[in-house]
Amino acid sequence: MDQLFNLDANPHTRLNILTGEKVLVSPHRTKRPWQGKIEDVSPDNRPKYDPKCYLCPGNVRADGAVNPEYTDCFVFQNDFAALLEDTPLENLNEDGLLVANSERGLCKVVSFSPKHQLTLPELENDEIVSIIKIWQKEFKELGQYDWIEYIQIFENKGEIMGCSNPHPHGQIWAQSSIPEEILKETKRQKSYYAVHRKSLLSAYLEIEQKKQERILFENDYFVVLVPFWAVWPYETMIISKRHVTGIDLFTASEITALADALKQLTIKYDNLFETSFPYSAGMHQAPVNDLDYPEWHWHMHFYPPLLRSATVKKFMVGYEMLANPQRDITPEFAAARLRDLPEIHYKKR
Ligand code: H2U
Ligand code: ZN
Repeated sequence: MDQLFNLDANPHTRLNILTGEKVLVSPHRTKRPWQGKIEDVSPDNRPKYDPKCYLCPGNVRADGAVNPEYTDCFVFQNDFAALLEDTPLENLNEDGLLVANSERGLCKVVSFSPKHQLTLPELENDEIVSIIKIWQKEFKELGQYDWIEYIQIFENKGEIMGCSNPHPHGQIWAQSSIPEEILKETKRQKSYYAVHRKSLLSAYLEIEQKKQERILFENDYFVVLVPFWAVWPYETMIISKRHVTGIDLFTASEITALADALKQLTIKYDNLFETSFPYSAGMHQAPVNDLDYPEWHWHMHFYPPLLRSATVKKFMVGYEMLANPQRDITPEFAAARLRDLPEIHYKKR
């Protein structure tokens, strides 16, 4: 038997350098037969305007508010916000056994475009630029509240991800404490920065650029790759080449380049299974109003659930719920597949 440890063939764990967590990779197992659940694909033939959609211009939302006849992006306070501004500040701690802390926050919904039928990959570059500028503006404005410590900008796309409406939109949740994923990533980035005086992701980008095994593409300001430690089959990250702590610091050139990266990545995703590709995606950046975070390096995560086709998704169950996330196809295989896909959206071919 070949005794050399081989990332393409032997079961192994990989370290997520941002969180300190591990993923189990089982590359020998990709031929496993599938007789499990097949998802329904939602039909992708939506009208440009849907009179029943709560995001379309001029329509009435669930709580009775009326959307303006907007022509670009449109932001509103979430009518069913998970976090509320006027929450009383109180903590509960009974012998360290029953512990609860009140959480204040603000939640917003961002409609990406008045056009009901389009999603990110089908929007024009300048329309995506407008979305990024809205994110930037919201980030700066929400950061002005002295009680807000973290601002999460994200998009939940597709019915399979529990997205409530196909109209292209994202959300922003701003809150009074730092959430778990951000605490983990802060800790890891801080300790790397303390030793190396360089951001963890700058060093990571250098090694990925040298190896060229997991990079899908790059432009002047951003690299798009499947991280070495990816858990979801086609998980990716967009990482800024410049070490900046947050979206507020992007220049006009960086905004254009980010729009380009977002469009290209989501086109590849749609092309993979020739379907409107579902995912949860969002950016991670430094907390606000608290301490200095020189170690923080802006990036975006894309977590798509699909595994094998538009209808077969990966389940995070069993061993994964009880012990550790696990994957079969390697991140290198996923990156090669995505890299080789056309740059033109399948609907336009
Ligand atoms: P998704 O991104 O997961 O689809 O969630 C959409 C949000 O839109 C959801 O948080 C809000 C819901 O509370 N919403 C409104 O604010 N007003 C409405 O009229 C319907 C939905
Ligand atoms: Zn709509």
